[in-house]
Amino acid sequence: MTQMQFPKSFYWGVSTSAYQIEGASEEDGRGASIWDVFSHQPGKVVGGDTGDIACDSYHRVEEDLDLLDTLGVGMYRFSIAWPRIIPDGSGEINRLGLAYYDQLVDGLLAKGILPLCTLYHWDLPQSLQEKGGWANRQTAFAFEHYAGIVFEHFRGRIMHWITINEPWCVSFLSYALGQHAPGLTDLQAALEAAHHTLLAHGLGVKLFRAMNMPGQIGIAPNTEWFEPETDSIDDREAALRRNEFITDWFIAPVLKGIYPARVIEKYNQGGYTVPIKDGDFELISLPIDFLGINYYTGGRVRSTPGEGILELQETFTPMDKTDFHWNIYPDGFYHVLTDLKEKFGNIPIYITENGACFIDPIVDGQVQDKRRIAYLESHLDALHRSVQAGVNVQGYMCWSLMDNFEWSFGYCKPFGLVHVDFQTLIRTPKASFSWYQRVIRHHGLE
Ligand code: GCO
Repeated sequence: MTQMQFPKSFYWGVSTSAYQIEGASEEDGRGASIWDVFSHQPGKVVGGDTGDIACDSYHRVEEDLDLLDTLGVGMYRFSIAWPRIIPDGSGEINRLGLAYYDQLVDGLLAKGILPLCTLYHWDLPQSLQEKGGWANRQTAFAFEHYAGIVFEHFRGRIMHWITINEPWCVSFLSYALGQHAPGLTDLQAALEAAHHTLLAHGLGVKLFRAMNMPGQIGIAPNTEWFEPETDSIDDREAALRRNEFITDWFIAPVLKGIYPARVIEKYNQGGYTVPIKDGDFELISLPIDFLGINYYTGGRVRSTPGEGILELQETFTPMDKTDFHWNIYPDGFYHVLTDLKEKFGNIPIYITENGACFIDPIVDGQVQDKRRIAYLESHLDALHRSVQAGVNVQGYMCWSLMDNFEWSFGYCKPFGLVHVDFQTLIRTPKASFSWYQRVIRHHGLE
């Protein structure tokens, strides 16, 4: 790999989320979330795993802060668990929940690490799910209330905020494909959930400005990149639809105040509608300070009339895969970023997630995760090319600091720079941890 230098002002960091690492699911007044309920249902998570204990970060804050310090990151992306702060979603505030994040945030600041806080990373209070969850418009207003409490409490301490993580997963994966909590298979409900997560985002931004909060706010949508299988017009259209289905569906409303035409047309043809009310787009498209980009994979598609609502099929792509069976496609990362710039202008971008699942054994206290290092190098190379092409990238957060609860795959799909033994909870930095230390120290690859 050739030398590559990022600007000295570039932020290097790592990402985690509350339910995936904290554990302590019933402690200090935390309410139940949809993931507690879902993961305890037989058959929903591989191996019957749950986040009850996870990495036990709730009790190991100091140890995890030391790992971040040793790694040398300038920024740490984590999420706040809504049911720790408001156990029933919209009622009483739980001070002990706030105290946990005080310890984390103050610990980060004491070490000179900037907190990048996600308000919602999928752990909806279960009591809100019982009223329809994200398919209920009121959930967006409950989110606004929760956001206001957290903003005020951390005013001036947290300067970088993300409203919603991966709204595509919150809605389509969870309400139409049934793979994540609450596990529904109802496309109309998914379209409603998708719209309401965007509405929640807009209400959060509006409140942030109204409260004169210092700092910056954005959203972190999923992105993927798909190429057409052939050069035919139909395949090219299918690839555009595939990209709009995941990526543009959430970015176009925020940055342009519209849903992508090709995909909404297919939904409408299928008899599905988006519950847009007057004024929604004004809220959803309020100016944000940065866009968070989560990128892992992509592939190829061909047009397949009659196949599902979108009339396309993903095709076999002879690319190397991670141990999650996702294509390793660094050029897709470059395309996502340059395409965004072309379509939506040069908004500041933080890469809020990028990383890979590889299963490597721990041998004599070491994990030689060479394939993870190769994945990360190739993606940093693509990122660097996009910066050279003028994309306004401000920082890069690797997913993830440590192996953790990988949602419906439980603990069998590790993404960490640090190995976690889920029996003993012992943390062991992998070879990729030392590699990333050097990247951070040298602002890139030497
Ligand atoms: C995501 C999730 C992470 C996952 C990671 C790997 O935002 O998809 O934020 O929680 O663990 O993406 O699948």
